[in-house]
Amino acid sequence: MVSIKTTFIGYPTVGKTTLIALLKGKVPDLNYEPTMLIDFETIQMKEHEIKIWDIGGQASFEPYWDQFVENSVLNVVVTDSTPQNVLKTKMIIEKLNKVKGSRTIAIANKQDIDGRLNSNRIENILRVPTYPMVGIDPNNREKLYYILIRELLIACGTDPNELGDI
Ligand SMILES: Nc1nc2c(ncn2[C@@H]2O[C@H](COP(=O)(O)OP(=O)(O)OP(=O)(O)O)[C@@H](O)[C@H]2O)c(=O)[nH]1
Ligand SMILES: [Mg+2]
Repeated sequence: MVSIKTTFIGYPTVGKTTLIALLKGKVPDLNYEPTMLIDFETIQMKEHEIKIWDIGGQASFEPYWDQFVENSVLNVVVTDSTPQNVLKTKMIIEKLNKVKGSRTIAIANKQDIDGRLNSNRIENILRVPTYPMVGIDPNNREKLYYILIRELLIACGTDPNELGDI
């Protein structure tokens, strides 16, 4: 079995834990429970195990982020799509861009809230592939799953057109 490390990283309340719960097919939790330091989840994909690191976003955990992203194949950076959060999130992406050997994408979450930027604008700011999302909508599970698988294939140097085999 091959284990592939993926991190979900971003500031507090942007929806990282919600998105991981969505991937696992769980009912979305509308109450905010901060992730204390880090949590782990796994997803099976054929002979591969995707090991997801759910990194706590609070300021007190930020000193550990560099360590947590070590040896990650894919970094999923989550923003809540507000202009203020997108600009802050760009700093995370700039740091991750300096880490060799991993791929970084962004999820423009909370596309249901007033004052959100659309994902094209966010992509122009963050300059990494950016996908719009509403993490509390269970109908988005498959969409998020395919984003993850496609991006993992790219990160591993495999042609994403092989998606048909999954
Ligand atoms: N309106 C809306 N709320 C969302 C969405 N995704 C998540 N939330 C809510 O946002 C809150 C925070 O979500 P979490 O997933 O716990 O946030 P987090 O990024 O894991 O936060 P930390 O663990 O502190 O880093 C919860 O109340 C969720 O229900 C979304 O797409 N739209
Ligand atoms: Mg969390």
